[in-house]
Amino acid sequence: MPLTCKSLLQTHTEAWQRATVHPFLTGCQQGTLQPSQFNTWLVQDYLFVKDFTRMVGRVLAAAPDPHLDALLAGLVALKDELLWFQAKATERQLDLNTPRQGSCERYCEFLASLAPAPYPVQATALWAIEYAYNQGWQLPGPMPAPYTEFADRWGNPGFTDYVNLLAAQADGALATANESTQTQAERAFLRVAELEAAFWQMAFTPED
Ligand code: HMH
Repeated sequence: MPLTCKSLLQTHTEAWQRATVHPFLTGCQQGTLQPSQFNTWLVQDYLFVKDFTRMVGRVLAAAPDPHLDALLAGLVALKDELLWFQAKATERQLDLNTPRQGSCERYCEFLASLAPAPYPVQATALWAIEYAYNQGWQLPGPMPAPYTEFADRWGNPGFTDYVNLLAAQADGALATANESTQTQAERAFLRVAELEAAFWQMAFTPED
């Protein structure tokens, strides 16, 4: 049986829960998060998304022809997202020229480390990274202002369709992958889960 995105979620429910359910997100939903905590996440996520965009560029370079369209759409969305992060930072008077915190740095190092990985591994990691935010921002339920637009960005139906397409592409690539590649894909999935949990936590421990 080849590995699939669904089987990864079924095998690793607890790791995935830690990646997608966090006091940061419930704090947004309940209005109890400190603005400074939110701002820490906002700046660090902008730094992450810049490197993530470069990773998606590398996934595109490794992808088979039928996968190009979805990945190009993803890159177009990221172009808009980077400008949107800049606008949000300006509104909040945040300095984007800030060093990466440890958890952001480690996540960016992981993204870079995927460069030589076989395409099925890269496709699985890309799906997991996008699905983490798609689920994380949706699970708490409707978010009040000023967080509504943040929840919508990753929770909207168009983004959900995109994530489903990424899962189908990862599954397609995994279907013919050898065992060693499947093992690498599973490790990448677990590493994404771990790095996502640490990324939320960073807002509460600014030194990390
Ligand atoms: C940490 N993971 C993190 N930031 C993001 N913006 C995404 C995933 C989704 O794109």
